[in-house]
Amino acid sequence: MSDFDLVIRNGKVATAADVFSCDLGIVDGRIVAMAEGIALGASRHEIDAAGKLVLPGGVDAHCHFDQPTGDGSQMADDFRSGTVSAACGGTTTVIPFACQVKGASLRAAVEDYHRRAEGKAVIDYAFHLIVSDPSDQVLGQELPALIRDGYTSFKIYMTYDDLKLDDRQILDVLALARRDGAMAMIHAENSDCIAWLTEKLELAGQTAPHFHALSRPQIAEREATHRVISLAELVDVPILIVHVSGREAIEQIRWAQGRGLRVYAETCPQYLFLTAEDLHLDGFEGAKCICSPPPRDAANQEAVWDGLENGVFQVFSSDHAPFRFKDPKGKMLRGAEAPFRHVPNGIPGVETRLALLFSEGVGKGRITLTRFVELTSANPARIYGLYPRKGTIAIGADADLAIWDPEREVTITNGMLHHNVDYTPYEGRKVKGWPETVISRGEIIVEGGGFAGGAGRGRFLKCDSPVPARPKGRSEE
Ligand code: DUC
Ligand code: ZN
Ligand code: ZN
Repeated sequence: MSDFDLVIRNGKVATAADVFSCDLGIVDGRIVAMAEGIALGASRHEIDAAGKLVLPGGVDAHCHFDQPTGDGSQMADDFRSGTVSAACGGTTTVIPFACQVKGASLRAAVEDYHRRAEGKAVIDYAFHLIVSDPSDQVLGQELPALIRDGYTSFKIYMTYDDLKLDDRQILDVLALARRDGAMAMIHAENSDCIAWLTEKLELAGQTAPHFHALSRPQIAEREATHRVISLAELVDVPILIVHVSGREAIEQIRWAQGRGLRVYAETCPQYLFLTAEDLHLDGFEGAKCICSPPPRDAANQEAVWDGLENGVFQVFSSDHAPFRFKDPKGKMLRGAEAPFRHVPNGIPGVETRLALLFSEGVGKGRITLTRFVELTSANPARIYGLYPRKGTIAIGADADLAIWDPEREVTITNGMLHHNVDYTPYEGRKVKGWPETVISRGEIIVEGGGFAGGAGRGRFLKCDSPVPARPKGRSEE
């Protein structure tokens, strides 16, 4: 009888802490041995990872699959295509959003979202909640019960009429996060500034896609970032600001961190690899890159790189929000000349997230390999209560692994990707480094550039109350 189900030999293992050479032994989907040389023949299945990196599978803590939208648009990826695409890019855990509709039950949104995921997801998944209506019922019963049930993070919006909360409501939900040990994620943009600017632009006939960026300037992001930091300080609760786009918001976050506040931050590939110029493409093409906050400019890209290197950011997510371009349910919902206000927000990127950051970050010497693992896998797992089951390579951890070829050169094209979107904003971009084999709970699910796993094999993950969500002075670790 074999000692192991699978042995991975000769690879260079990287975690958020160290890079070292060792073999890994896997039984029942978990890592049970890490040794300099596991005896030959000890396993039924072997992978020779010589010359390759063995990384914890990516944890993409911000992506949207099959999320109901309310405006007639439809996300292109359901849990099957979305998670296949994630897996093919080296990600083995995703955390999309169960979104409450204003006036409706949050629990019902979660139940609906489970129906969308079950039998379709091919990698493991947890849910964040989106709280759009903190009614007495939600604050008094539904949200505390959901947090106890393993949904220990929620997003709130400071913009979008159908989602946004006012300051008083934000204080209420932050106080609940503090009491019940949940991580609050914030979309920080000033709604009134955006509405005011949008109206002015529309009156002047300035409605082409690139005016989207002008309608959502950094001032609007900076103001909301500062405001929510102040609200969180008042309540004494950690928060995480999602999809931070550039210098102005970064300065607020740095300032807060310098004051000793537990303010965490996430950024995404679009703020490193796109600029507002990408919304300026001919005709309606710029709509492909409409997302919020919008991409900024080259100087802001550098500020985001600095923040990734110097520790302002803890998390690097895709914010995969997939809408097809040539599609009446996608970017062309209101036609091929629609004012930017009516274009669904979001860009795809769940499959390209890791390769882009690895190539330009690790490959160009901007961040270390351990920092790469921290930003893309370990920290999101820690911050959302999944660590050390996910996010690391350790005895007892799930055998979720990306065997990474650091030398492989790839030109990204939409044709090679596995999402259901008809474009990638990164078309033609060259990267060095790509996942060769991807393993989820000990099962090889990606091989030779294609998905090789079972249909619907992903499992729902209940999240622990995250240690980083503990208020100052209450931390026992
Ligand atoms: N916020 C997101 O988090 N994703 C897509 C669009 C948005 O505004
Ligand atoms: Zn958002
Ligand atoms: Zn998002």
